[in-house]
Amino acid sequence: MKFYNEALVTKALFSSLVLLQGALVADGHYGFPTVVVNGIESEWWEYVRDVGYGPYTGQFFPIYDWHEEGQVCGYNGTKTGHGTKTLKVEAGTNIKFVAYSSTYQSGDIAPHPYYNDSDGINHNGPGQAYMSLAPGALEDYDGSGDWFKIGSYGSTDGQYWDTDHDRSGMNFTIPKTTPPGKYLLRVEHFNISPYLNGTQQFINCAHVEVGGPGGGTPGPTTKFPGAYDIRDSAIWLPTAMWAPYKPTPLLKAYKGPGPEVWKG
Ligand SMILES: *[C@@H]1O[C@H](CO)[C@@H](O)[C@H](O)[C@H]1NC(C)=O
Ligand SMILES: *[C@@H]1O[C@H](CO)[C@@H](O)[C@H](O)[C@H]1NC(C)=O
Ligand SMILES: *[C@@H]1O[C@H](CO)[C@@H](O)[C@H](O)[C@H]1NC(C)=O
Ligand SMILES: *[C@@H]1O[C@H](CO)[C@@H](O)[C@H](O)[C@H]1NC(C)=O
Ligand SMILES: [Cu+2]
Repeated sequence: MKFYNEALVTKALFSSLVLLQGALVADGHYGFPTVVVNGIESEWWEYVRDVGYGPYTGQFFPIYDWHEEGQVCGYNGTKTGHGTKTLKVEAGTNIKFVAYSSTYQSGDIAPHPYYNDSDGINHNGPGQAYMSLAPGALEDYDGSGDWFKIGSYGSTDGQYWDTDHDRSGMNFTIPKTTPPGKYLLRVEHFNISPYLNGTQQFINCAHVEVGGPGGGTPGPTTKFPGAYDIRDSAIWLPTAMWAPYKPTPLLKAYKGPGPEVWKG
């Protein structure tokens, strides 16, 4: 079975719930190597920082630790800025991160067109996006500064996660009054677990140069790694079951971890 490669999960979570969850999804892991703006999709790793393998063998393997460097921009993502172009966008622009999947294969995932049958956000859970202004050259920026949140996907209907309805990715609008400058734009999606420290994190960062009038003061801010308390129920959902989720009031009230969304 596929899960046997998800060592850290199966280690602690060898249960029928995990097996049931696996039966609901096509493939295990995913990343966000491209962005779409105004209907045009980038190349893989054109505006998104390329990522490595961390302690695992493959590029889309999840991050399990809530305090490691990979939590900033994915494995090696604090260091791969020099291979990444910067996308120019006006404040107010909508940017979609497209989710591509891998099985549990090792190595780099070969760039390919979006396959509706196998690509997409292949696990169930919430997602968010953050931005952080580069203090100097964006290519050199390691993401150690302040991050503000620009969007959050939870469960609008209290039954399913919003990303269960459209697995092709997540889109976010850069707030209209965002101060002009060069930013890391960070996306995260969780394969949320009912077990403490069992959640998988899928994280990538794009390079964007924001134009426009500015005028806003982004906040509140947080830092990565380490933005989330491991006991925050928003990252392990202790009492929820798998889809359709119960109890639904809990899921409907779900609020992503970290600071409030800054609306600009
Ligand atoms: C990631 O970074 C480490 C340490 O700098 C390096 O050894 C490794 O080759 C890099 N690449 C991948 C694919 O992990
Ligand atoms: C959570 O899991 C990660 C990965 O197995 C481990 O490195 C970390 O120490 C764990 N944290 C806690 C608080 O158990
Ligand atoms: C893509 O796949 C999803 C899930 O299997 C399906 O609901 C949807 O209709 C498909 N869309 C297209 C354009 O084939
Ligand atoms: C953003 O995603 C939502 C939810 O999937 C979708 O309804 C909306 O059409 C998307 N907007 C854009 C501009 O892609
Ligand atoms: Cu997975």
